[in-house]
This record gives sequence, structure tokens and C-alpha cells, in this order.
Amino acid sequence: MRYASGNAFSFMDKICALVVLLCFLHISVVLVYYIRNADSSQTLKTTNLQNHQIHRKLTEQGVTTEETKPPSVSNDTETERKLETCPDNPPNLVGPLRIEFSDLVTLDLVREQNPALQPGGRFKPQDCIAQQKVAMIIPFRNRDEHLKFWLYYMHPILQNQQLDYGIYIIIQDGDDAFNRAKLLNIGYAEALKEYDYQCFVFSDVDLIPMDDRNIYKCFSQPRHLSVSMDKFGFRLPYATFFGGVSSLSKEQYLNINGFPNNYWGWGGEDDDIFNRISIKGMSISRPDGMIGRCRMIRHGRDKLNDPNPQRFDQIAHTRQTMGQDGISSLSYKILNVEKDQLFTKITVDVGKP
Ligand code: UDH
Ligand code: MN
Repeated sequence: MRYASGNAFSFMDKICALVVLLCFLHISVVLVYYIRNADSSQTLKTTNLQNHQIHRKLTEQGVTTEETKPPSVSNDTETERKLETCPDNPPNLVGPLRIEFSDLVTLDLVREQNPALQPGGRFKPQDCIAQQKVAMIIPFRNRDEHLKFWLYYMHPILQNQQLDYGIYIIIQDGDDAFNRAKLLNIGYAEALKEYDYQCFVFSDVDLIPMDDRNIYKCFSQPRHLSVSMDKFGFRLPYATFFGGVSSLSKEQYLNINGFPNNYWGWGGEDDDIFNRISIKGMSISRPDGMIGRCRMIRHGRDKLNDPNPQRFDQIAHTRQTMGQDGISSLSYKILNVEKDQLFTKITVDVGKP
């Protein structure tokens, strides 16, 4: 009897072991299949992504594949084809960009890489009508190394953003304290003499966006574009910060009487512009923190641009001063204009503090 039950147990043991083994086998097979599937769908995704990027490259170079060829219309030549307005989301945007300042960049290289530019750093898309005509205004003195990088990165980005744009470098002549906001006013006035711009982007020469979805155009409210700068740990340093890169439509700019002309030296002028905007009842529009990431080329403080000690007193009185001081009272002398494939450089005498 004991024997028999012992036998029965060992029989049951074997069955159990077999079942466990089968279960294990089943789980392994399922697992292997699962992993292989996940893997191949991943490969599929990457291949799609790569194809997409290559495809973008090809389209950029003017090569069209069957898939992207516009439907051919009979009796319709290339020149007769009616152009449509460019889309809200330009199709060639890449998203996050790698921005670094170690490569050697020369202006000749940038000229070579941007054959579609017209004198003055002018561009308009060929296959659609740009949504906006945008003047890019850069306040400048003695930052040639930074300007090379700015042009190197920005021209391809702005072209991918399908803007009708021109580049204006406004150079302060002489050795007086730097006056950023006045140079920006001069850029506005000079650009408008040349073309019917509706939108003005004001950019420091050392700031490059890290995502080309941060479109350098105007919005229904004045826009602050450089919202997460590496120099501030990719955060706004304070809620009302409006420095670095901003954009205002012609109407928005005129509504605030442009920018102040009497902030000499570093600081305060961006806060004054912020005050003007909020005094006029407008608000600030911003891209989201990821898309608005940007890099500033590291630099020390320039000679002749020490912090302006009067700035705190000045920004406390924007409401009283903005009516008289602005684009309505702007005066300056043009000393030189240089047209290049990559930019228009305008050297100006801005007067004295
Ligand atoms: N700018 C010039 N030349 C000058 C001064 C200013 O071109 O001599 C322009 C340029 O476009 C620059 C912008 O004005 O990007 C703003 O000036 P900035 O870059 O000096 O302003 P930022 O706030 O400077 O970056 C902070 C001082 C850095 C000190 C850091 C010490 N670690
Ligand atoms: Mn800077």
C-alpha cells in the first residue's frame, strides 16, 4: 500500500513537473515572439524616421519623388501655377537641433551653404507665399565671431520656417556706452524704408534657438521667443523677462511707440519694453519651455556696456516717458550701409548719452 501510494505520488510529481515545464516553455515562446515584434516595430519606426528626414533633405534640394510631386495640371506651366499661402506648420521643420559653437565657421562657408539668398540676406520661399514678411534686427558692435555663428545657424532655420525675411545688423559707431534699444528702433525704421515688413524680430547676436519649431514670426500678442536660455538653466529668470529675442508686429510696435532711446549701457531696456506692452493692455505670448530652449554663446561683459546705474529709476517711470520717448522721437545718422549676400549692415551714429 505504501509502495503504491509512493508510486502514485511520484507519478503525480512527474505530471506536475511536466506541466510546469510546458508552462515555462509557453511563456518563453510568447516572450521571444513579443521581444522580436517589439524590436521590428522599433526598426520600422526608425526606418520611417530616417526616410522622412532623407525625404526632407531631398525636398530641400528640390528633388521630388512620385509621392510628393504636386498633381500635374494640364495646360498649366510652372510660371502660371498659382502659389498658395505657406502652411501654419512648415513641412520641413526638424524639431530639436544640435547647437554648438566649437566648429570653425567662415562667412564664405555660410554663403556657399545658402545659395538661395538675395543681397541683404533676403529670402522668400519658392513654392508658397510666406505668411509674414519679417525683418530680423540685430543690435551690434564688435561681435564678429558671434555673428558668424548666428548667420550659420539662423539662415537655414529661417528658410525652413518659410519666412519672407531680411537680416539687418545695426552697428553702433564710436566708443560711447552701448544703446541696444535705440539700435533696435533704428533697425525698425531702416528695414521699413526698404520693404513692406509687417513683423520685426529683435535678436541678440549671441542667441540661437535649439528647436526650429520656435518660429521667428509675429503673433496676436508681442512674443518673447528666448524663453529657456541655457545661461539661466533653461528657465525664465523672472516672470516678466523680455530680453534676448522678441517679435512685434508693426501695429504692436507702433502701439507702444517703439522702444526707449535713452537706456545707455547694459540692462533695463527690455523691462521698459515689457512695461510698455503691459501699460498698453497687451500680454506676452511665448512658445512652450521645451520648444523655446536656446543657447547663448558664452561671453564676458563688453567694454563700454557696463550696467546702467539709472535703469531702476528709468523702468519705474515708463508710464510717464513712453509717450515722448520712442520711435516718434528717434534721431540718428547713417554712416555706412553694406549689402552682403548674408545681411545688410548699417553703421549708425546714435548720439551721446
Ligand atoms: N551687443 C553688441 N556689442 C556690445 C554689447 C552688446 O553687439 O558691445 C549686442 C549683442 O547683440 C548682444 C546684445 O547686445 O547679444 C546684448 O548684450 P549682452 O550679450 O552683453 O547681454 P547679456 O545679457 O550680457 O548676455 C550679460 C553680461 C554678461 C556678463 C557675464 C559674466 N559672466
Ligand atoms: Mn549675451
